[in-house]
Amino acid sequence: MGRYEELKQKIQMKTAQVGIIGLGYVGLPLAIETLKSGYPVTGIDLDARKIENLKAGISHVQDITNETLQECMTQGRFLPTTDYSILADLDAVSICVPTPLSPNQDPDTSYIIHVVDQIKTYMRQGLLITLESTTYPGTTEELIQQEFEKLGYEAGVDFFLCYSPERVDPGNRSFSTHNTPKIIGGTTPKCIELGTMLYGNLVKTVVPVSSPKVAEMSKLLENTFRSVNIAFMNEMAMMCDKMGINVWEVIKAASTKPFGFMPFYPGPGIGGHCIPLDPMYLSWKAKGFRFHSQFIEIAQSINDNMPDYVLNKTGQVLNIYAKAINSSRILILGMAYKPDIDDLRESPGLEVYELFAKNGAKVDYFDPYAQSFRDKEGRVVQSIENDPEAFKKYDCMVLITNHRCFDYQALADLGVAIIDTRNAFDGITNPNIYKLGNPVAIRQEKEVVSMLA
Ligand code: SAJ
Repeated sequence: MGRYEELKQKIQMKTAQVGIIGLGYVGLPLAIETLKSGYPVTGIDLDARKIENLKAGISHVQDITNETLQECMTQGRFLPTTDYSILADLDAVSICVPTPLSPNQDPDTSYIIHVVDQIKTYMRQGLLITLESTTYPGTTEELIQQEFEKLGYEAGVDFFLCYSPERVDPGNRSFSTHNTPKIIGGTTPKCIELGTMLYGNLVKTVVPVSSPKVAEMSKLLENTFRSVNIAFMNEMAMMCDKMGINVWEVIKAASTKPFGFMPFYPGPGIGGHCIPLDPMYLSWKAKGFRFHSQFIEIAQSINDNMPDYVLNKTGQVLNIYAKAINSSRILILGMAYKPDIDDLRESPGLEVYELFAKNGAKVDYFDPYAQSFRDKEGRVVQSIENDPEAFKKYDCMVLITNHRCFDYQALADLGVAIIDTRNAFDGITNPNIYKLGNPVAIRQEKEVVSMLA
């Protein structure tokens, strides 16, 4: 029996030994789905502490509960390990490692390269390798297929190679790894067939495409689409501010169009591990073909400028109360990059914090999810406690992340000037609320004086 037939049978019989390399917010949910579908799973991660916690039934991923993990551990079919040599016993591996940006905004594929080196060292012929990490078109071919061909392995014969972009949305209560359609592209028809067969047992819907490049590009299209549209809404917010129009009302009205429109919203900038980074992978690769994506560059410029816009808007509002940013006490409400999660990666709130501090404000933050972070000097900054009486002492509050747990009416009733960058105070008419993209209502002198009294 050839390698293809042997692996096909193991996948069909669910006796294939499946490995997940990288047990973060993508890899751990994928490992759990793989276990639930009946395969024995080896989870490989560099972080020994994570592995020890997993063995003890402690999850480090928000969307995987300790109970779910403990259930998997008791079944004895999940083996978390730091030992790559186990690859020699595996029939299939999915690579779910980070693909960050380097300091000069170029792709950092070092995590992928490290894993590929480990697989080259320990792999058994006939292995099905699926890369899931978000990356530029050509990565699977250049960093994996060509590397194994140098060793004399032929894709589709001696090993099988696919790319299947992760579509995990941390905190999303509607869409999980299981019910989010999964695109998968293989290097050869047999690769596509085996990859589709395995993933077809893990997730509800598999979407086979003709090559890894198509799959790699589809993921970057998805996220660049978001970055560009968010940037457009940020530009609309600045335009509406100049024109004295309420951009939030404009978007709400435009959203009543049942076709041909999709709402995005202005904000203080974009954060997270995907949207700020993925378009940079695409524009970097395109430049190698002497193609400069103007949309990606302009979107990045607009989105990156939003923290400065928030600084400017805050200065305008403090000015109404005859105050300046310098020496004012400013409280940032919400620091996570999006609501109801604790993830601070690339959060625009971090940049807003630095800008306020650099301009002489005494700045604090309150976020019930994200308890602390290190500022640019490396100092640990802790969230303050949820103490409305303490909030009253600030000259203004800046709502950066619209967590659902905030009591917006109670915050508005504190009477402190609030710069709302998310329209979180929608429907609340307190005069001390100032919205991003809304004209700053210069209030009558007497009214401001009464507010200050
Ligand atoms: N943002 C805006 N305005 C918007 C939407 C988002 O300012 O209209 C900001 C958010 O506040 C955040 C950043 O952009 O700071 C990114 O937000 P996001 O909603 O895109 O959330 P992410 O970064 O978690 O993106 C993930 C992506 N998932 C994957 O890459 C697998 C993305 O493809 C999903 O569409 C997105 O989740 C989602 O739908 O929530």
